[in-house]
Amino acid sequence: MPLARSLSVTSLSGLEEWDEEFDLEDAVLFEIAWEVANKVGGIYTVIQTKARLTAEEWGENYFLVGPYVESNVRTQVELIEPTNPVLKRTIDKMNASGCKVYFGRWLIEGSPYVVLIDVAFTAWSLDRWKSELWELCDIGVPWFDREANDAVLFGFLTAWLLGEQNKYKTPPYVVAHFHEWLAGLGLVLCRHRQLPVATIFTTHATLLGRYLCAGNVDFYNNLAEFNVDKEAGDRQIYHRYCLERAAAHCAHVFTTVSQITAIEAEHLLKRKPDVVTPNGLNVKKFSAVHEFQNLHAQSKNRIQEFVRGHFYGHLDFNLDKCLFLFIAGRYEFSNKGADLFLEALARLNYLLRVNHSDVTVIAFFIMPARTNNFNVETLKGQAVRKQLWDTAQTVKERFGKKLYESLLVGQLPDVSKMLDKEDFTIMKRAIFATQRQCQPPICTHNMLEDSSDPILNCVRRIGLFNSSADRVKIIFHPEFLSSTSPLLPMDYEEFVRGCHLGVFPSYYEPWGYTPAECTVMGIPSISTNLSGFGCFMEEHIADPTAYGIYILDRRFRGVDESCNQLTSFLFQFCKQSRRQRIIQRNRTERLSDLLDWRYLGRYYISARHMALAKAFPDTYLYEPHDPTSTTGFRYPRPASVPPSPALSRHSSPRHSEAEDNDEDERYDEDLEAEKDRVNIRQPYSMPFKNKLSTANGANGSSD
Ligand code: G6P
Ligand code: 1S3
Repeated sequence: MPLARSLSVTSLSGLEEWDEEFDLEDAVLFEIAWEVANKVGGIYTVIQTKARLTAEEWGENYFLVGPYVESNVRTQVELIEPTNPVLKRTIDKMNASGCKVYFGRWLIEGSPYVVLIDVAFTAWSLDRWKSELWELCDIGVPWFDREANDAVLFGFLTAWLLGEQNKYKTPPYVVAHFHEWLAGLGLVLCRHRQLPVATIFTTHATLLGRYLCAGNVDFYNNLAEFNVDKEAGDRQIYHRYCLERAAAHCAHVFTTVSQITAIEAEHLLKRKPDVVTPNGLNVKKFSAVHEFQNLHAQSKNRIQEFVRGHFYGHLDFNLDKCLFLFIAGRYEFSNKGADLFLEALARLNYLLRVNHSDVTVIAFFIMPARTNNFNVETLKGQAVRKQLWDTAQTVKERFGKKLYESLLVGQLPDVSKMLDKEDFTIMKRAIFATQRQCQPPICTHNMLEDSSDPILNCVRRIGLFNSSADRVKIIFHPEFLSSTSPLLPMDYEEFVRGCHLGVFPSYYEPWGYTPAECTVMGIPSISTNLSGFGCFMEEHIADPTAYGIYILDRRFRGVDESCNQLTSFLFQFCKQSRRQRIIQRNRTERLSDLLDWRYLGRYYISARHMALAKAFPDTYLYEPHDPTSTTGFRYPRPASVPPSPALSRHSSPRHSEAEDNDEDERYDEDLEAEKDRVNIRQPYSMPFKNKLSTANGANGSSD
């Protein structure tokens, strides 16, 4: 008899350890998504960051299934022979029948096995499968919808894989976890073919929700009122909507990433999710407690270098008093709240000006749009900066040589003769090169749709053109960051670390990885109570603002009021001293355990156990509970925040410069932090406890 494997999900911060007895020896897990080894958006992050924990739990019995994309495979996957004999037989059989299925190891943490299916290779079956789909459930997929066509191919191929695998019956218990509508058809087919597979469907957003929010609709107040079929039809996504809804209804277990999307799914997909599975991250721990602060300083220096070049000729502000704010993500102008952010920046600019603030804010917009490469003015800025640097080095060397020669003959140098005419000529030439007739550019690239671009049009309307008088400057980088960029050679993580505040005032955001990533790097952020992340943090932290988690109310306020609140958050942030920012970053980073998969992975585990128990009730038992609840402990207010700001040295915004620079005081805060860590060691009762049913003796755990 196989040994029962007991799971242990432990968080590093004292969040309660959770042991669960559940025998997985005889089970195998397939996790199926279009974003396996294929980065499109946030689902890639979910799967990639979770892989290590899931691989630890399932070992050799964990397989990710995704599409074969050659460019991705070349850089991310090591192709190997299938290790599992049953899977090898399955793949060989499919390949012998005209498919192209590959097996390999995805080169990420946890090195999970991947099964990659070349959907284009089987495109000859598309018409046949589409008509089968029509016969089966009256869903007609139009020829012009390429994504939906891929979804059909991927769905039939994954169902084929699972069906073939099941013929051999070893190991007997299969869990198939499908993510998002693009992978959902495989699930529908598994159920229709009555495969003995425990199925889970996770939606990371609803199609209709995303479309409705992008329009001019009061979405959250009308959730119950939408005529879903008509709305989907009006937007020409009825077939996609049907695929999504069918997957949600056919699944043994239906899950989504946040409470707010659970409500949305209940209304738009007409099924209440069984489990809410919040998204986690693979949190890196540094051996030195303040390493993340040092990394902030290093990355900030690199952003400052870029800014020196970008604003050449207009560097009339103090870079040491300059705050870097950013918004990043898929370019959905209003869904991601770029509209609100711009409006609030205009108001902030006014406030900083009338208050004669010496702070300058540079707001970066990192959202990919269609471009024709970097523009000349932006590249020139970096070239001019480099030239100034080279000139300074040349003069420094000449100066150093003269100084050296003077010392050699035992004389102190005559300072007035240290720089000669030639040095001055070189320097004057370099300074002349920094003259500029135009303002520093807003956009770093040549936009293909410049005149209709929503960010640029909004900037034109609010008139923030990077002029000297403006305290708020804007840089729009319409391409994801890369460490090989000639302009800003930093990858996203480095960039985030160097910024002061991430601003994500989304209207539609089922989870929102961007503020979560900020948190684990110790960078404060603004999110909203319409984002899964914002709601989750509100639920788990007594005073989120004290931890640098600003949550904007976009649910119960009008747009103008929300914009004022955002402006006020930004203005308060600008008034903080350096020391306050350091303390705030320490607190923010302390929340990272909460977002670690080592803690949040338990909801995925719960969903799998529930599915196994529903699909194989004779073998697995699942005790009823309310797994849609993600409530557990709450982080208390930081001990160092006194009830009234007037009593606080740390929290009140006014400090002298000397105090500002006294960075060592940040360690005081850490003593307080330790108290906080102890406080959160309160019992966290898992709402569920599963036990392998040994009643029929089939799979009991025994020695
Ligand atoms: C980190 C570094 C400090 C640096 C500070 C700057 O804490 O360890 O050496 O002074 O960042 O903070 P600021 O918020 O001004 O970028
Ligand atoms: C979705 O990606 P998005 O940016 O289109 O899935 C992500 C992962 O679950 C989620 O974080 C995000 O809110 C959704 O919107």
